Amino acid sequence: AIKFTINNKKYESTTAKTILEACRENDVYVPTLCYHPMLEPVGKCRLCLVETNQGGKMVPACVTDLRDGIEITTNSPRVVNSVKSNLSLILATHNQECTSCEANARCELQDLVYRYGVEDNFPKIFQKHHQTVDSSSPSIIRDMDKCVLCYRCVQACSLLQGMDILSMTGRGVHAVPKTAFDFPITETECINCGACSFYCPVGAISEHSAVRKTLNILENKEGKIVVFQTAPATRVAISEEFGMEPGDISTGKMVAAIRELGADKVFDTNYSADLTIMEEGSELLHRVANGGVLPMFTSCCPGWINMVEKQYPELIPNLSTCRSPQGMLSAVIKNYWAEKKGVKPEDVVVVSVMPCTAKKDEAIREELKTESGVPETDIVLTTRELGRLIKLKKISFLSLKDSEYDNPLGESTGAGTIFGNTGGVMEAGLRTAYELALNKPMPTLNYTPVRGFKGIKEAELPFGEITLKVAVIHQAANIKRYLKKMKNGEVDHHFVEFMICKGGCIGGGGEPKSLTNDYLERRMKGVYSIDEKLKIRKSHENESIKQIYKDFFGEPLSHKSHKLLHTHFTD
Ligand code: HC0
Ligand code: SF4
Repeated sequence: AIKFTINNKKYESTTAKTILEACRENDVYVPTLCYHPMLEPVGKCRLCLVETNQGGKMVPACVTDLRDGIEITTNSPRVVNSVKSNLSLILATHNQECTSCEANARCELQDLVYRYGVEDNFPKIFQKHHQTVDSSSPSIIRDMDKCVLCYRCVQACSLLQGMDILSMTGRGVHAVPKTAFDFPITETECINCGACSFYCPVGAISEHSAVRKTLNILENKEGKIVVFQTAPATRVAISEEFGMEPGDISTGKMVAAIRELGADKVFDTNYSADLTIMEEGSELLHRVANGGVLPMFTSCCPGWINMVEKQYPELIPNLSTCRSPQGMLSAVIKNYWAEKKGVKPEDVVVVSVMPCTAKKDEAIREELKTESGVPETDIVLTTRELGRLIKLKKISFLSLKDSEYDNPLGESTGAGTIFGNTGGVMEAGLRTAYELALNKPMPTLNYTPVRGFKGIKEAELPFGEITLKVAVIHQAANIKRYLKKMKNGEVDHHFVEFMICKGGCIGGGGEPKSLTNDYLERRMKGVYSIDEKLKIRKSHENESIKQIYKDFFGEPLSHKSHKLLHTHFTD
C-alpha cells in the first residue's frame, strides 16, 4: 500500500493515483479549473499546486503521482497565496460580463474567485483584445475573451469526439483555442454536438441560448398556443440543476415546472420515440426483405447526421429515412394535432427540451418546415436552459407536485424511454421488429448485449431464417473507428445505431454540467429503471400509437407517414 499524509492526517491507498485523486477521495478540497474527471489532466491552470516533503517546489496535484511516504499540504498560506495570485492573473485577462453571461451562477471561475475573495485589482495590461464573438452556429456561441485556457474544449473535441475542430493556437497571453484559419464555426466541419460547451468551465463556449426568446413567448403569447416536448434523457438529469443527484428521476416535477412556466400542453418525445420505432423497425424489415441498402443506420442523432452529410456523404443511402423523434413529434403536433384542435399550425409554438445542442441545428433544417414554411420545431432548449428558465421564474422545483404529460401525445412505453441511453434505440427497435416479423416476443426483453459503455458493441440475434447482426456505437471518435472498419470490409451488420455523445443522449452537450466521474453511469441507471417500472415496454403496445395509426397514418411507411415522419438528407 502507498502510505501518505494530507495536512498531517495519515492515509493509505492500494492503487496508483494522482495527488488530486487521493485528495478528492478523502474529501480534501483542492481547487481546479482545467481539471475534469472525464478528461485527461493537463496541469495548465496551476490552481491545484500543493506543497510536499519531496523537493521544495510546489507541484500540480492533478498530474503528480501519489508516492509512498509523501506528505502533502493543501492549506498552507503559501498554497493559498499561490491560488489567489493565479486566480487574479486569470481575472486580469478575463472579460467579466458576469451579469449577462450564460455561465453566470454555474461558473467554476466565479465560484473560485468568490471562495478565495480575490479582488480584481491586477493592472489590466494583459486584457485580451476583444475578439469577435462567434455566434454563427445555431448550437453554440464562442466568446474567447472569456477563455481561461483550460484545454477542456480542445480535449473534448479531439480526444472524445475525434473531430479536431478546435486546437490551441498562439502562446502566453495570445494563446486561444481556434478553428482552422479562425473560420466561424459554421464554416468548419463542426457537427454541433456541444461537447465543448459541456466541458467549458466558464462562459467561453456556451449553448446558443433560447432562454430569453422562450421567456418572451411565454409572457407574451398573443393568442399562440405553446406546446412543450421533452426528450428521454432530460428527466434523469434536470434534477442536477436543482442540487439533486445524477440519475434522480424527476419526470413529474419537470412536467409540473413546464406547466408553471406557462406551457399550454406538455407532450413527450418518448411518445414519438415509440412512433420512430414503428417506422424504423418497419423500414428495417422492408430493407432486409427487399434487398434494400444495408446496413441501415439510425437517423435520430443530428450530430451523427451532420457527420454523415459533411464527412461521409457516400453513406447517406444507409441512413434510415426516419425523422428523429423530435422531428416526428413536432410534425404530428403542427399537422395532425393542430388540425384536430382546429388551430392553424402558425399559431402553435413548439418548444422542445433536449439534452442536445445539435437539436437546435436540426430544428432549422429546410426539410423540417410546414407547408407554409415555418419550422415545425420553433425553439429548442437544452436541459441546462430549461433549468435556467425555471430558476429565473423562481419556481421551487424541489417542492413541485408531480404532474402527468398531456395525452394523446404524452403516452409512452419503456422502449421510448431507453432511447436516452446508448443502445436504447437498438433495443427498443428489436423489441418491436422481432415481434412484428416473427409474431412472438424477444426471448429476453432486456437485451443486454447492446447495453453499457463499450464504444463499439456488436450482437447477433437469431431472427427467423436469418441471423440479424447489429452494432451500437457511441461517441464520435468510436464512430470514426467503426466507419473505417466498415470501409475495410471488416464488419457486416444489418442495423447500426450511432450516437455522437458518450453514453448516448444522457451524455449530451446540453445536459447539466456534472463534475463527478460517474454521472453517466447514474443517468444510465436512471433511464433503465424507468423502463423496468413501466407495464408497457414495447412501442407497438402503446395505445396512443395504435390509435394514431388507426385514425391517421394507416400503417407504418404509408404515404402519410412518408410525408410527416420521414425526411431526406443531402451533402
Ligand atoms: Fe435523444 Fe432522441 S433519444 S436523439 O438521443 O432518437 O436529443 O434524450 O430526444 O429526437 O426520443 C436527444 C435524448 C432525443 C430524438 C428521442 C432519438
Ligand atoms: Fe444530440 Fe444525443 Fe446525438 Fe448527442 S447523442 S448529438 S445529445 S442526439
